[in-house]
Amino acid sequence: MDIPVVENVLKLNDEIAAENRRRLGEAGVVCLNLVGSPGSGKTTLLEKTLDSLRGELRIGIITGDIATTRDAERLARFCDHVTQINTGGGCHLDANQVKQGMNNLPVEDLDLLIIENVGNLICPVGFDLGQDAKIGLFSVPEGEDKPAKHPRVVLESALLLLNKIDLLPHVPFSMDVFESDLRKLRDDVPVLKLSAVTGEGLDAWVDWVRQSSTTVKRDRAAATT
Ligand SMILES: Nc1nc2c(ncn2[C@@H]2O[C@H](COP(=O)(O)OP(=O)(O)O)[C@@H](O)[C@H]2O)c(=O)[nH]1
Ligand SMILES: [Mg+2]
Ligand SMILES: [Zn+2]
Repeated sequence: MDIPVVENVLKLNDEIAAENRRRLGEAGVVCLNLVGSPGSGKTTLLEKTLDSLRGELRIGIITGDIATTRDAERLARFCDHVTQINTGGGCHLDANQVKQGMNNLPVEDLDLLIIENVGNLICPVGFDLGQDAKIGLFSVPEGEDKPAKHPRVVLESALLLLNKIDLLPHVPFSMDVFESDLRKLRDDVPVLKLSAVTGEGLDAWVDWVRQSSTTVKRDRAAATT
């Protein structure tokens, strides 16, 4: 029977994710899991984020890709602690891969770990990696229908981003449909619109990252008292 096997895989994943979460919590590291389509701008956004927070937060990056180390090479220009996971065809990161990635990073010396998941809006959402928050990234040229077509990203993210707003004058994209579809699913999730290329809206995102570091640590402290 297939179904129990799938359940066991997810159960094992969740156990390792819990271990990752415990290790990160003990080390005082906040962990964000960035999920978005291929080409939505995840690596570009992280390049800009690392550049903005350089010298302020000690950041480590785990970047997942099917093949190549190109994203890691791009990000290593802005950060000393980057590790690439090649999934060898796998379309998402799992907790065990993140655990291996963490073993290649000086976790105890970090404030923040950002995971760039494999470009895919489907199964990355279903695999807990031990993160404190998932961030769903959409982008203008993908079209306004993506929140409605990928509701789980909307339902499970602590923050949603709409990247490439510099392209709004150039591609058909109904902001009304994007926003109303999204709000039908969730009326409480913050949505930030930005362009990782022009830098518009980037400050609000960087502030959110700063803020979430503080909030997660405060919540953890409250949970242990
Ligand atoms: N116009 C525009 N292009 C962008 C933006 N962000 C990323 N890109 C471009 O989109 C392509 C894919 O970006 P990348 O960061 O590699 O996406 P990833 O596959 O999600 O990591 C690259 O050519 C980027 O230069 C943006 O805000 N505006
Ligand atoms: Mg990338
Ligand atoms: Zn997958």
